This record gives sequence, structure tokens and C-alpha cells, in this order.
Amino acid sequence: MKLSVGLAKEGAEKRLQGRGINRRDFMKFCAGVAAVMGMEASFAKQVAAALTDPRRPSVVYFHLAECTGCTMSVVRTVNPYIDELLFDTISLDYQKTLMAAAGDNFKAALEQAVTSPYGYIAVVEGGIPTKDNGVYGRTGGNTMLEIAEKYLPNAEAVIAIGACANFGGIQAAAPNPTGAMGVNELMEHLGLETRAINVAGCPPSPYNFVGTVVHLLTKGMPALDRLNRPRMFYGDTVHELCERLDHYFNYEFAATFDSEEAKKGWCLLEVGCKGPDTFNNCPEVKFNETNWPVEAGHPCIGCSEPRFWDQMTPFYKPL
Ligand code: FSX
Ligand code: SF4
Ligand code: F3S
Repeated sequence: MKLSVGLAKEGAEKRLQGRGINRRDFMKFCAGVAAVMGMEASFAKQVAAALTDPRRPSVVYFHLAECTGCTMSVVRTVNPYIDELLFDTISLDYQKTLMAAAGDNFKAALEQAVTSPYGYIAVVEGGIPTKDNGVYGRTGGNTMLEIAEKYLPNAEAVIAIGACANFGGIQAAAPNPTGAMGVNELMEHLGLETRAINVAGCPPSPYNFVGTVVHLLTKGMPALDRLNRPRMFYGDTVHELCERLDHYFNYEFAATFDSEEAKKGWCLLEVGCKGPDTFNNCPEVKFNETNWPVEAGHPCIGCSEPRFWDQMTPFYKPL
């Protein structure tokens, strides 16, 4: 996968075609995004138009204190074309893990993206260590704290992707030795007005991320819940959407993972499922369009909720 510095945004569809992604595949992807956003199938056309508009803003993606699981989730969106689609259509102009550029070229790509006349959307993956002036997290010669302070306030919009950027992540687990914070906590702490949209999960569904970008490009700011998560993706609990809900209502609970009841697909509440306390669309929007934790036989551990590493533990016991 390559990203050339100074990538022209014109002719995105043509370039996709050049890489073997035909209009049909592209429209299928756009229809998938529209469906996850809860829109009519006809909205796919607007998705396509927004994603190929040469005047769209750059998307600048910062890696701070995290495990890169969010990036891995995003590049596995739907099909083998997603990496191409991401660079070309959402104009992902700066992303450390996925870019070919290194060193000075890499820094130049960032400077070019953040000075785009159409503005930029900043995406943050990872928490920000704040203790002792942020010395516990450095990348490219700067502390993560400096990066957040420098680039987030000027963005058209900020998306915090994943539990680390939302609420500090596992590194913020008690006693939080590095003073790791999520983006919104940090902005408040610094007295800055910038607020991020929280695309929640560890990692989040890639569709929830792409859908948020598309919403910003087509309709502006999405409606958010009290934790700044887009309501279109985080409006229901995992439990309400779960295919095991009938078993729950029938008091059919698996007592252990290796029981006959677990094999029969009974409810996982007694082995620790946090689905009733967790807002996310995993049962509807499966990972890799294949599966989600409960369908695979594992309880939901509440990964889209604040401080789940402290609040939702022990994971294998009911709260
Ligand atoms: Fe990892 Fe992302 Fe979890 Fe965090 O995901 S999957 S630890 S939310 O920042 O890379
Ligand atoms: Fe709810 Fe979890 Fe049971 Fe599904 S498995 S019905 S999410 S408690
Ligand atoms: Fe996370 Fe629960 Fe979905 S653990 S991935 S919110 S099922």
C-alpha cells in the first residue's frame, strides 16, 4: 500500500478502477456504509459523491498510546479493497501504520494535510499520557501530549477511535501510572473547547468509523449520546440486539463455557456477559462481516463503555 505525498484528490473513481475496484464494488461498499448509518439504500449515491468529491477534507490519523488494534479493525472493513478505498475515498492522507512514506516525507505529508484549504478531520487512536509533561509517550520526537495540543484544536472535527482515545484505554487502568487520558478528558484538562466524537469499542467496528467520517462529509456532525458516541451506532444495547435474547427471557443461561447449554447458544449472562450495560451495534454490524463476540461464544466485556477495564471486571462474572 502506498501513499504518495501530494496525492491529488481528483479522479478518485478512476484511480480505484485502475486498481481493479469497479464501480459496482465501490457502490456496494457505499451501500454498506449507508445501511449501517440507518439510511435508505438511495443514500449510497450521496456516500459515493461525498467520498469522491475532490474538495473533501484530508483525514489525518494520529497513533498515540494504543495497540494498533483499531487500525487493524479498520483495514479489515469489508473486503480486500478497503485499504485502497480508505486512502483514495476518505482521503486518509496521513497514517503511520499504513503509509509507505517515512522520515521527512512522512512529516511533510502531515504538514501538507493539515494545511489543506479544505481543512482536515483529525482521527486519534490511543490515549495521551499526561503525567510528568507527557514523557511516557513520545513519537517522532514529540510527546503525544504535544501532538494532541498542536493538531487537535485546529481540526474541522476530531474523531477519537477506540477505548484508548475515548477514555484512556487499558493504560489508564487503576492506578494509571502515566496519567493516560482520553481526548475529551485531555481537552477539558487543558481548558480547550475541542471535543471529539467517540467511536467506541476496543477495537470499534470499522463501519462505525467510516460511517462517522461519511456523516461528517455529507450531513455534518452526527447526533451524539451523553458520552459523545454517535447515536446511529451506539443507540441500543448489545443485549437488545443480541440473537440470544429469547434465551435470556426464557431464563435459559449457560453456567459454564463447556456446557451443553453454551453449545445450544443459551444466554451468556451468568458467565459474565455485559451486553445489558453496553451500547454498541456489534450484533447487527459484525466484525469482518462474519461474527461478533457473543455469536462466537464469548460474553460481551463492555468494550465500548467508559473504563471497561475497571468497571466491567471481573469479565467472567456477572456484575
Ligand atoms: Fe487497541 Fe486501538 Fe483497543 Fe485501544 O483499539 S484495540 S487497545 S481501543 O486504541 O489499538
Ligand atoms: Fe444479553 Fe449477553 Fe445474554 Fe446476549 S448473551 S442476551 S447480550 S446477556
Ligand atoms: Fe465490545 Fe461487547 Fe461488541 S465486548 S466488540 S461491545 S460485543
